[in-house]
Amino acid sequence: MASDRRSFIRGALFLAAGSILAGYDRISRSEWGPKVLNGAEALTSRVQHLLSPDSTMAEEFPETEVSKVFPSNGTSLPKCPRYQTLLANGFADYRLRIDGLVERPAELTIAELRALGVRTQVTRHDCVQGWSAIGKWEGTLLAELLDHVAVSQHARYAVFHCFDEMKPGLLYYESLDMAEARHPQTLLAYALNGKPLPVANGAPLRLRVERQLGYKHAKYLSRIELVDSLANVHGGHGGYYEDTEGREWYAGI
Ligand SMILES: Nc1nc2c(c(=O)[nH]1)N[C@H]1C(S)=C(S)[C@@H](COP(=O)(O)O)O[C@H]1N2
Ligand SMILES: [Mo]
Repeated sequence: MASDRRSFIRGALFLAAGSILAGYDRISRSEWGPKVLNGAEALTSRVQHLLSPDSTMAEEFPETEVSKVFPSNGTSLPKCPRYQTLLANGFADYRLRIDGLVERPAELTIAELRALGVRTQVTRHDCVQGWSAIGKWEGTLLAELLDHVAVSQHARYAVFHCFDEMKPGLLYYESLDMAEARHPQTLLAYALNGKPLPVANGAPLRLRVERQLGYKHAKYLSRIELVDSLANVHGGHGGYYEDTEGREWYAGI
């Protein structure tokens, strides 16, 4: 009896979620303003979290499934002098900065990140522009870094700042909530298919957030900033494509 009621409630929730998601689709294709999109987006994110609990894992593949070529999309070589100088020196001087709502802001080398723990995963990358590829990623769990710097309990989002300029003065950026940031497949990756991360794929360090679409996987990371709101991050929608093209912030696959 109780379990009947539970499955009925689950069914009803699923149907409600479906119509909300379908509604979101219509809204995002219509000419409604960003305000409507914002509300719908928050709802979509909440519903998706209900449907896919935070423990859901993205599919992992055997190494034999790795794609022969892993394409590059978006920026393939940041032009700014800061990046060019690091590249010229084989990234020996690279440090990832992590600050904002953390107790111990830090600047870490790739070796220091490695010392926090290394994880390997073979996953499929899906880009909204219509291609997919399977790659073997090696990196450090973002969760390990967050523990290392002691994130404040007021932090709600991790914002990823990149080296590459998309428009004059506007560098690529993305963000995750704390559940996604601490997910057991969310990596700061420094190797692809057994080799140091190629420049075209985000060297020396990029994000992997395997349950979401390609544009969430920020390449060329320079800094991670912990914040309590996305309102003051550029356009307020939490990412370059979210702000400039109205793409969804929670880009669940
Ligand atoms: N810094 C930065 N990160 C980025 C992009 C970008 O242009 N700059 N493009 C995004 C998009 S749309 C995709 S599909 C993936 C592409 O990753 P790849 O070049 O390794 O295939 O990176 C994402 N992260
Ligand atoms: Mo993409």
